[in-house]
Amino acid sequence: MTKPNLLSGMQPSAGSLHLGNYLGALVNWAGMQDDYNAYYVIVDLHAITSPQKPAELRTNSRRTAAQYIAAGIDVTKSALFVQSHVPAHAQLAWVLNCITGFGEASRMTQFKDKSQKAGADSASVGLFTYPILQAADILLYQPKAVPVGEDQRQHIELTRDLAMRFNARFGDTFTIPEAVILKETAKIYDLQNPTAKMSKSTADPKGLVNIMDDNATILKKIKSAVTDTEGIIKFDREAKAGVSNLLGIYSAISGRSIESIEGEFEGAGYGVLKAEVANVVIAAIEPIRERTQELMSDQNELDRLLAEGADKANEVAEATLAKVYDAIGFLKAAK
Ligand code: ATP
Ligand code: LTN
Repeated sequence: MTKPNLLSGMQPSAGSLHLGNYLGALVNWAGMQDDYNAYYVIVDLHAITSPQKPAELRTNSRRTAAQYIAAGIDVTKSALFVQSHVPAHAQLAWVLNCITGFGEASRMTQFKDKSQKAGADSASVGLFTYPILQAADILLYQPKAVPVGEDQRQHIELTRDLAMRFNARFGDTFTIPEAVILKETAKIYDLQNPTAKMSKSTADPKGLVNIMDDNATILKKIKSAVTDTEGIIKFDREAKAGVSNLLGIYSAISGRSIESIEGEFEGAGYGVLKAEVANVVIAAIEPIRERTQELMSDQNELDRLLAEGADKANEVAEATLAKVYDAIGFLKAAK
C-alpha cells in the first residue's frame, strides 16, 4: 500500500530552534516519517515577510536544515528542502491569491497580531498574503496530514476552504488536507514567564533553551527558572505555572507520566527538580547540537542534501501545478 503524504514547515527566522520547537514539533515530525511520505520545508519565502539580513537568512536556512536532520529527520525517508528551491510555491500562491476574498484574508488572526506588532505602515503585503502562500505549500503535495501547533489551525482551515473552492470551480485537483494538532502537553512555556509559550521572538533570552546553547548555559537557564515559594512539586498549570512547566519538560523528554514524576520528587526541593530537568534536557540536546555543528562544518554536503530534497519536491510540485494551470485555462507552451 502506498503511504499517505504529509507536509509541514518551519521558518528559518532564528539561528537556533528552541526546546519548544523541538518537543512540540520536531520530535513528532521525526516519529511520523515511517507512516507517511513526508515533505518538510524550510520556508524562506515566508521568512522575508518580516525584514531579514541576507547573510543571516542564508546561515539560518542552513542551520535550520542541519537541526532538522540532527533531531531525526531522515533524508533517505523524507524530502527536506528549501521553499525558494521549488518555484511552484510562488506560482501556485499567485493562483490562490486570485480565488481568496480580501475580507477572508483580513480575518486571519496571525496577520492581525503580527501587523500590530510591526505597526500598520511597516507590515508588508507579503505578510498579508502569508497564509495563502502557506496554502500553496500544502496543496502542492496533496497531503492528507499537516502536523502543526494549535496556533496554525486557522491557516489550515483557510487552506481547506481554498482547496474545496478550487475543486468546485475547476474540477477535482487538490486533496483536502487535515490538520494534525499536536498535543497540549507538548507545549513548552517560557522559563522566566511560564504563562507565555517559549518563543523565538521573546525579548529575554533567559526564558528559552536553545538547541545550540552549550551545556553550562542550559544548566544556568534552568536553574534560574521562575517557580514559586510554596516548595511543593505538583502539577497545576494555573497556580504553579513554573513548576508545571518543568514537570512538563521532564515528562515530554522522558516519556514518563506527570504522576510518576511527581511521585519521584515528593518531598524534594525545587533545586533537586531543576538539576534533574537540566540533566535530561542536556542529555537530549547535546547530541543534537553536536550533530548540527558537524553538519554545518560541511556546507557542500548539506547543500547537496537540500538539492536532493528539492529534486524530490519539484517532481510532485510541478505535476500539481501543471494540473492547476490546465484546469484554469492557461495555454500550454508549445514544444
Ligand atoms: P515564534 O517564537 O517567532 O512565534 P515559534 O518559535 O513559534 O516562532 P514557529 O516557526 O512558528 O516557531 O513554529 C515551528 C513549530 O514549533 C510549530 O509547529 C509550532 O507549533 C511549534 N512550537 C513553537 N513554539 C512552541 C512551544 N513553546 N511549545 C511547543 N511547540 C512549539
Ligand atoms: N506558518 C507556519 C510555518 C509554515 C507551515 C507551512 C506549516 C509555512 N508553511 C505549511 C505547515 C505547513 C508557522 O509559523 N509555524
